Amino acid sequence: MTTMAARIRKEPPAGIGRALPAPGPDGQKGGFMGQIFIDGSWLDKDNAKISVFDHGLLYGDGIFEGIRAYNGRVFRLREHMTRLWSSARAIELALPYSPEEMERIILEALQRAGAPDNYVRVVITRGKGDLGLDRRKCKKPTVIVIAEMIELYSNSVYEEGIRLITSSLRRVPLDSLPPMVKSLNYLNNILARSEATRAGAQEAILLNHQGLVAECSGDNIFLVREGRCMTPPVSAGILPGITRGAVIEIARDQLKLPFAEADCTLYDLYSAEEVFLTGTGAEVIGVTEIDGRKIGSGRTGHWTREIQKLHRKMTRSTGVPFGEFAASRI
Ligand code: PXG
Repeated sequence: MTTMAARIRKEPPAGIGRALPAPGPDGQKGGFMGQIFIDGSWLDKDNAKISVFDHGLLYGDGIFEGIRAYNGRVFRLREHMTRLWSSARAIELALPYSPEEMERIILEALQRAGAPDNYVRVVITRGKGDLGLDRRKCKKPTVIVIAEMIELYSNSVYEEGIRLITSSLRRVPLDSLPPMVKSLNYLNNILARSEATRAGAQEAILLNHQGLVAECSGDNIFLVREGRCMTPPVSAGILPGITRGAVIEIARDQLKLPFAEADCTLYDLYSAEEVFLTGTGAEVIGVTEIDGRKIGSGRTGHWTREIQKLHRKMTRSTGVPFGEFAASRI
């Protein structure tokens, strides 16, 4: 344990009102060591369990968010909460906490985890029901918050870029489960990603049912063509990425790059000078090959590098502080 982490853990973090259970022995229900929140209890990894009757497990009935913290600050926390509440409304899931309470739980999970750079997964399921589809049997949503680092791309990937393939699977259409909902149904994305893996590529492009570019299995996609930066609009059937939003601000407002949210075809991608992906996990990552074709120079492009730099600066210097990290480091 680092000195910093030890300091953070010495005192119990500030309570979050009714969500915080009474203190108990370390690592057990009600203890202070756990960094995993389940329905009001703080648990460690070994004890963090939910029911096999939970409809999140049985049917993928639920929603989630993936959030990053850098230098003791949570990046775009309010935007993540806004998207979470939009997803909840879209699937008629009444969340048992307010956005402010949810934010406090997230900050506490990060404080408990004790690392200034971290990842938070928020999962809200329909809750415990029976083996049938009827959601009326699920009386109370299950709320899970996990603070734990995810595996990230290696540094060399940011220099060298990644390879993509176009998946044979289409993005779920807007008139089915709206792709704007960050739901627990990721099988379409997972199957697309495994096509990429089989082909020796790192990510898969999903087209929509019109044959237009939607997004990748876990990232949004951008291109720079004839000096113009473009990304598919939300109406193409994509997740409105938080990183996508930040990168649009960087390209349009900071770099003054001509920018448009516009329908993109594979032709646009193949003939682009630069293609890059955005996501909370991937951040901003250059694409150097699509379907075996070289993109641009075959290296991470000029504008992609500029956007990477400014995104790095933005993520490391803004956000909601937690613990003592932000005060001591910035
Ligand atoms: N599209 C989809 C389908 C996603 O799942 C993004 C775009 C980017 O959104 P943000 O808000 O992160 O900029 C995502 C992100 C992973 C992983 O391990 C990625 C996501 C979720 C879980 C894991 O790469 N989603």
